[in-house]
Amino acid sequence: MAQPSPRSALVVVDVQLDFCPGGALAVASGDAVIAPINRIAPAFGTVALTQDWHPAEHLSFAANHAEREPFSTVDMAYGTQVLWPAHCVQGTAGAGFHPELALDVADVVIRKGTDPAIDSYSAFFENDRRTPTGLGGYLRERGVDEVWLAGLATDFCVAWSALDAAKLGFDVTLIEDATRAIDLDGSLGRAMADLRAAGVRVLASTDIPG
Ligand code: VGL
Ligand code: ZN
Repeated sequence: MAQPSPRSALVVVDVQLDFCPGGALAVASGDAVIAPINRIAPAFGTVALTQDWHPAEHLSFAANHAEREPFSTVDMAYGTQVLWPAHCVQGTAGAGFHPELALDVADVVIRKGTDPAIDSYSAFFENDRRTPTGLGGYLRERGVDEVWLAGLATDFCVAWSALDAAKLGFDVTLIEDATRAIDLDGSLGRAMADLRAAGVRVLASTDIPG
């Protein structure tokens, strides 16, 4: 068993309709993360949700580049960017949280990806790896020292969040069965190797008392 301490935070990444089956950037079985998240969330001192929240003209959308297909890449000022199908556009149904996600236990919602010129996978920093979302300061001020991660997608927003949390000095745990991956050209295997190299602990939600 693994018991989150009172100084723990569960960061629930992007459990939004567009990342669930039927959504604009659907992750296979993305909605399977909801039941484990709902069961374990009350065990954490703080619960933070992230919400991918893009303007329609966001430059991570393939449609906003001339003759570019979704899932190809472009070079942006801050590095290589995957071009995605338009997703999680501000105010649309697809940007909403999945209706079965238990929202009542959430202390804070962090919206990310709002600047049209830069993507934001991580809950902590935009993709320049420098511009903070404010979540790190919020957790620090509340005395949090453990960050536990769940949500979508394992190999993008969840992995980048976990790596940044480790960089910020939090003790980091990935709850593997409470995540699902996009797995683009081996991205899941690379992400898991990066997480382990960064000292992120990986366990199952069944290891956590509800
Ligand atoms: C995500 C791609 C684009 C994610 C968000 O939540 O993992 N992936 N925007
Ligand atoms: Zn996005």
